[in-house]
Amino acid sequence: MGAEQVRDGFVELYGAEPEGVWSAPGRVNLIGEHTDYNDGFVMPFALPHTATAAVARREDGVLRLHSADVEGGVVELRPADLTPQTDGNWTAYPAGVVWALREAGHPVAGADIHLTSTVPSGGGLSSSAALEVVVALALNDLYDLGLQRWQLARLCQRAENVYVGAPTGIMDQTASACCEAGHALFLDTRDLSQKQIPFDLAALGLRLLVVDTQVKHAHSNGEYGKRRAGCEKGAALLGVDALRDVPYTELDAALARLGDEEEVRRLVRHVVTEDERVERVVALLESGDTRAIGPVLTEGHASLRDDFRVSCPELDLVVDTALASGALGARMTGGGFGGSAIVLAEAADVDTITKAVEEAFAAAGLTAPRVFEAVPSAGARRVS
Ligand code: GAF
Repeated sequence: MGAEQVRDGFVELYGAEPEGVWSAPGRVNLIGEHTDYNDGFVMPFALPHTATAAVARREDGVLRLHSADVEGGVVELRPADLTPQTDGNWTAYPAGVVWALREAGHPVAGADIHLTSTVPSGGGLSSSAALEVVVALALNDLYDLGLQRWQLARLCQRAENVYVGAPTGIMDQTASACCEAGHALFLDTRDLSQKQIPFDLAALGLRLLVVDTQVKHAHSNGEYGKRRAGCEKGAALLGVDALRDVPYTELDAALARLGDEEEVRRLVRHVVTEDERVERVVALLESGDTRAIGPVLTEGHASLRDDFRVSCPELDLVVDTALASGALGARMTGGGFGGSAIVLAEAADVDTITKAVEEAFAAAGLTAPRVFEAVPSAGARRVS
């Protein structure tokens, strides 16, 4: 849905023009999974799929929310009464942002918001972060709050952690707020320092496919939190602030010190090797050796499957089938337990790989996956 349609939808609902229309994208993470809550490295890029919101301020202490994608009418709330973890619906994301802004002392009195999203929900492509960031950016502009992109990302993370109640890291919100078209974002999640890495696959005759397995994931269901707690336990046992502080060159010694903590050892091994993989991918891209990142992506998948244990049979099927059909590399992307995988391939092999994955799903009696090409796109912006 384009900006004009969202604007028209707002006028129809609220009987007045919005003050503007904003959009914020979903993301794919190229490499660096489950590293963000360990103060480590990530490398996402923005998808062309976005959440789009038409917004107008209200000064009367009322927040009205409406989504074109969800059954039901306008939801009316009072910003002053918002209370964390009392809302299990989609409205918790935009309301959580209003809550986080107000809690940080920003004078957001109220708003009328009408939104829609093309980011597949539950696909591991950051549909929630897109919703949060589009609302944060709109309110930042309209209330002239002067917050920078990374500050908006932090507030959106707080909305998700505290208001929604999902213990996620900072990657998705930063990706949605800060990515640039034609680039992947090399992000140090400890201090949020960033580097835009040119990532124009089409110019090299390459493609990156997203395969949404249609297996729905949910981060608040406990498994994500368990991995996070396990990583924190590992850091505590090793006497470091975060697993980011365990040098790759000292990994074996660190693992030996974990004694019979087998599960913690697997988590630590994933996080420390994954940070090293991000740095390797950055070095390869910067030296122009883009095809060579394929095997590094595949190594990352094996680590998430065997050590971190967040893959699932459908994601493994995508990866195995794509590799057997000529892909340069493949891995699950995002939190896991379902959602999407990415496949790096020569442009000429895309049809063969897509067909092979579709046939493998059909042969296994699974719901057909949704396959599309991911083009690194722009981050959040005002569109009208
Ligand atoms: C989810 C979370 F929201 C991110 O913060 C990150 O931890 C990711 O899973 C795993 O890398 O998308």
